[in-house]
Amino acid sequence: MTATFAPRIFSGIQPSGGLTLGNYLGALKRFVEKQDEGIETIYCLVDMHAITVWQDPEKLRQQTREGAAAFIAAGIDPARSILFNQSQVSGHAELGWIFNCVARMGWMSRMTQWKDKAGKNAEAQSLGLFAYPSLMAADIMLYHATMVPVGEDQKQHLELTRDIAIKFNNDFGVDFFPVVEPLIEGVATRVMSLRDGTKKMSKSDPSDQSRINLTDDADTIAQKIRKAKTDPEPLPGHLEGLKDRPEARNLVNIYAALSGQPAAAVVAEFAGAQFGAFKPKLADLAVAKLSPITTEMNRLMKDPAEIDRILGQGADRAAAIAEPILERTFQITGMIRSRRRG
Ligand code: AQP
Repeated sequence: MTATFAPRIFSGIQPSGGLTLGNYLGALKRFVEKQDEGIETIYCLVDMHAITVWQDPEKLRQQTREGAAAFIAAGIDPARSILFNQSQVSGHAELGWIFNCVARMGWMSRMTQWKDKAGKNAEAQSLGLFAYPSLMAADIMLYHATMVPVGEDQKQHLELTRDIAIKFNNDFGVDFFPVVEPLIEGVATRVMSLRDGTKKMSKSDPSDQSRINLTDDADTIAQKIRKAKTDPEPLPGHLEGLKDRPEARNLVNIYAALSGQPAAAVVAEFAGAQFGAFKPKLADLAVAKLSPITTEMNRLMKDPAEIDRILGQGADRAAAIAEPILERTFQITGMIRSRRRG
């Protein structure tokens, strides 16, 4: 018999730097849409993932609070969604360890994010960076989440989450963990760097010019878009005309995602326009959409104690969902749980 699971969404963002336009369009904006559709939503600042590469402790705390402020400023309501930071719910680490014992080394070494981040220097990377996808599987399965809104770059990790859940169920002869569905939707599932249209926009890119940060002011956003790499051709009238023009396609996709239109409508509107004319329109649109978020983030950041309170309360609610799932997992795997709690 196949168990049925109530629809529940889980997703997270690493506080490994300030959030970018890529995080906003690929993740945050869609997190808000899912919350507003009335689905149960659990969102997490995944600080334990962030430390798979070195983080300055004070900056990590600041970035975690800033990330939480970005969630709230973008429209996450901590009363309707659960919002917390991962390290406050110890079940993530506990289930992560069990999944480390289910996942295979071969699976992990095929992860493209591992290969990209480790580069030619795999020997010098942390064990945590290698095991990152199994902790991510635990983040999701700890809540029996059934859907995960993410950007395109996380697709392979979600396939691995499915493999881990299926292997656990098979190994123990149970139907306990759900097979999760990735939600990779919209025109901005992969926002590219403003300096190189073949590279993902990333908060850890050494060049600040490569990304728009949610903390950038209007002048900085306009300047970054003005300087964004493009080609000398005007915009085409059809999407096929963007083939082999990654930078042009990226700016069109960003415009489409920010304005809520299909990319085809954007090229139809700007057919024949030079980038000199298109970029100021894009900058105006980006400022109009992002500056209310930045202003609200700045307001929220003035009261870090209130942010910590929200994260703590979210962690309590998350732990209450996780606890029975974790207990049952320990039972299934044969661990004795006789300690008195509380
Ligand atoms: N450029 C992007 N386009 C669309 N979606 C993106 N996401 C990240 N970058 C883009 C989505 O944001 C969510 C959170 O990602 P993350 O911060 O946990 O990790 P990441 O994907 O590794 O993001 P970064 O910015 O590149 O972080 P660093 O530099 O620290 O590795 C995910 O849903 C992701 O798909």
